[in-house]
Amino acid sequence: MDKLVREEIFNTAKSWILEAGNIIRNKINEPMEIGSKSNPNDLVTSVDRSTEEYFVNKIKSKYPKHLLLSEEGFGDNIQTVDGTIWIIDPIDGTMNFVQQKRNFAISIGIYHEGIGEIGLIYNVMEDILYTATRGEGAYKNGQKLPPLKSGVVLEESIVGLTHLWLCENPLVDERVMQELVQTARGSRTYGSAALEFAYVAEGVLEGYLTMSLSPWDIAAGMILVNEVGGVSTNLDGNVLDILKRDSVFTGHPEVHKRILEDFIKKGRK
Ligand code: 2AM
Ligand code: CA
Ligand code: CA
Ligand code: CA
Repeated sequence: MDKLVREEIFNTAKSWILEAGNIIRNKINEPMEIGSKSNPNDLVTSVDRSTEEYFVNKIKSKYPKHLLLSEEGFGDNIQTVDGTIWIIDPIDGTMNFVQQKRNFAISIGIYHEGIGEIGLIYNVMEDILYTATRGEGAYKNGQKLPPLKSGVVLEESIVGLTHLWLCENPLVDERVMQELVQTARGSRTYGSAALEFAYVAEGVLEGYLTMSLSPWDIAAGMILVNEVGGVSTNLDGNVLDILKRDSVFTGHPEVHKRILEDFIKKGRK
């Protein structure tokens, strides 16, 4: 993607994500419709839908040739990575949004011919915007994030994962996962994949492991993490396909390697 074109798209996307966040903040205490999708705890609200529609309308009028892949179904039916695709999660962390009114984000990853060019993750209630453009680094509210330090060990790391990893699960023996959280310095569950990716990029989490995520959960985050020297794979250490749902493991390169080799591989079902 041409640099000037990318810069224009970045500035536009940035103004839209800030505006969409402002709209959400202004109606955070108003009543909203809450429903569920795949199970009673998989929530969706009228705000998830209206935020997604906001982006669809903006993108289709300003960039009619661009495509959109988004969670709530207002986007395009995408089968290939051809062209420019906006991969959007209008609210990442809907359960937090509904029950905590905080700890959620808007996530936008912009891919051109399959390559991640622009990533934006907006922590709406804290008004913190993480951004990245390919090859130009990652930023938090305009301040450049330093590359991840080398020489980091698991024993001094904080790992993001849900407690369900410690219960019997289809992917990894729970005893191995228990050993992992006992070996790490600490573990955290934030409930927003996009924010957890941003925390890995910021260097405040050394890893984030999840059983199954969709393109919109990871599209922006992968670009951010990549820009500071972090890595993102599936649980088997394979490259992620940006159009597919998969297990996801992002983190500091050294800690990622250690967790894969000494833990996941041993307990993988
Ligand atoms: P969401 O809030 O946009 O649905 C919760 O731990 C994290 O996992 C959130 O980022 C959430 O995104 C994501 N997630 C992905 N698939 C999910 C599902 N089926 N149910 C609940 N959360 C899901
Ligand atoms: Ca959802
Ligand atoms: Ca999500
Ligand atoms: Ca969502």
